[in-house]
Amino acid sequence: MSQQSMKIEAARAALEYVENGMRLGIGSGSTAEEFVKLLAERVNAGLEIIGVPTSERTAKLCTELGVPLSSLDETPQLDLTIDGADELDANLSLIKGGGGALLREKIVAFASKKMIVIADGSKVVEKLGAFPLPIEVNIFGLAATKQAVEDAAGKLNLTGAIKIRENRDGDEFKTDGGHLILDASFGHICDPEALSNALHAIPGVVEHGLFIGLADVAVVAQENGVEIKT
Ligand code: ABF
Repeated sequence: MSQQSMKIEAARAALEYVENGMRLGIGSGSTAEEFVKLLAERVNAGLEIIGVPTSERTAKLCTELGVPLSSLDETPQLDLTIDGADELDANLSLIKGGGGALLREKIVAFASKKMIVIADGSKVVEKLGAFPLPIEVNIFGLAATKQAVEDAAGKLNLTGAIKIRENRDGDEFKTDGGHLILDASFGHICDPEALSNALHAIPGVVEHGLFIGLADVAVVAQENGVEIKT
């Protein structure tokens, strides 16, 4: 099975958790986009849900395909969020933000009673950190914030390049919220919670891509079928 087919199978299996009347957080990224396409088919066949998108890109796709949307201001409590991930471990701790939508993804997941992660098997890891950790930062004081991130990580024996994310044109990548992203290649993160706390203590850090204690279920598509992890 191709990676693309696995993404579709994970999305299809997650759709089983969606019930009529749900207020649904809708993730970002290519796996989440497969979910949106399948969700739209169900909506067009009569399923009634209201979605809250985690990015402008997801909002656009939902609108194009006829998935009704609300905002978190109009609908502050959600029943379920379904979203992708860059990495997930056995505790269902995640690295997210490779697509740059981590802040809205975390706000939406936090506002949800339940979060389901959808992924192909390549995202499952023993320890988080092979994927560079995205850290969303305010533009103001960028150099000082980058230095503070390096120092905080160093205290946890985490070293490695920290790069300011650029888009294809070589300009600084800006998130939907107008912030920048630092991609931190720390390697294996032995204590994600300690790193999370250390990063949250830095004023210029808006949010980071470690999602700890947010995911309730992972729907992972492997070559030989879909596995449900709780
Ligand atoms: C979002 O999309 C992100 O948090 C994560 O960075 C990315 C995963 O993308 P894909 O499904 O394309 O691998 O879920």
